[in-house]
Amino acid sequence: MSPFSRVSLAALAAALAACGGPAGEARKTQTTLAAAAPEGDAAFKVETLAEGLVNPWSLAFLPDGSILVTERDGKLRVIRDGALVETPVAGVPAPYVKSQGGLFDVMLHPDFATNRTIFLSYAAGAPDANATRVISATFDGAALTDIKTIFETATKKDTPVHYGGRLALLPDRTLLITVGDGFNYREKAQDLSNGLGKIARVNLDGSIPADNPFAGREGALPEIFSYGHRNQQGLAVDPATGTIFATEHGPMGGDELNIIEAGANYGWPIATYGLDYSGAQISPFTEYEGTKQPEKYWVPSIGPSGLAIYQGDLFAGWKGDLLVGALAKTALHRLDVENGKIVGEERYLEGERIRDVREGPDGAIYVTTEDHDGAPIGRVLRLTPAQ
Ligand SMILES: [Ca+2]
Repeated sequence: MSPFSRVSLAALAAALAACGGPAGEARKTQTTLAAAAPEGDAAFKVETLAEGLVNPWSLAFLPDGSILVTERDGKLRVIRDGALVETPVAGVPAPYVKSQGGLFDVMLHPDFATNRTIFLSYAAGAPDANATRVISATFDGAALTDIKTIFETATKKDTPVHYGGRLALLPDRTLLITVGDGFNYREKAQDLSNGLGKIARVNLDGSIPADNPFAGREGALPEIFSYGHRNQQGLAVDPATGTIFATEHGPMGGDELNIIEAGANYGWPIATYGLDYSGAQISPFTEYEGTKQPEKYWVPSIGPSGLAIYQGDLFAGWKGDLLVGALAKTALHRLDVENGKIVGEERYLEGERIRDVREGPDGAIYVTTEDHDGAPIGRVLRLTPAQ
């Protein structure tokens, strides 16, 4: 048995706590940080667009002004005319709902205005064999039809955690999909014949682009775009530059913001700034030849979730800045980016467990918030400048 394989249930519980479970340590640190940045929330006027949601995981903005919201327990909801439509969208396939598993991301097809196609990612399968899956479907305003599986992780796992599940569209109209390491299989993040711990790239019909970095390499999965990942919960592409950013949960410490490049190795678990939940060293290396360093890392962990690159004018001076939700150290982070470099970091909405952050077509910032224990108190908030 490799030193990386089976972990105890206690370690798994600790992992979940670090991802935002009801851990005493996270709560304590949160209090300290809240005291350190009392002025943050003054930047925002906060409107609640929807509440009573179960772990609202992601948002997508429709051309008619309504908003799609996923709930991790498997429902796709619509906010229309400023109110949550009571009946969930019909026809959503039932995900595998357990622990971190469930319905994840929602994204519109770039031609949605004419083809009404959306993409959903979710945990699919059974306790002993589940995987991250992506479907396309036609949305008529109330129901999904014409459902097609366009991606499923090549490797099944028997853990209900570390799915990745974020989607992002590249300028060439290919789709990036984050896939986590499944927690018990971290060494597989370095194995190109295995689907875990990767970012995959597929065409919108599910076929594999011929120019993927490992296409044609014997023993490698052709869908792999990058590897050496742990659990990437944020993914965004800068429309101005095409730069791909991803946030990734480290173990105890070592959460990362990475710039993703085709074929690159992001190091996990050879190189990490984090420790195992037992306090033991996972690797003696924080840097390792042939692996890419993060642009930024957080020790202790913040539990980075959804990621957006602000492009609007509503928040003066924020264009190009990165907005990072935080689950464990509950807050919204803004990374101030100047000339491609991170030059500062601010925290807002202290105490809110942020699952996703998006910029709306109106330039406002939209976040989803959730509880630690799956209670239906999740909300969708719209943030505009206080002045
Ligand atoms: Ca890394």
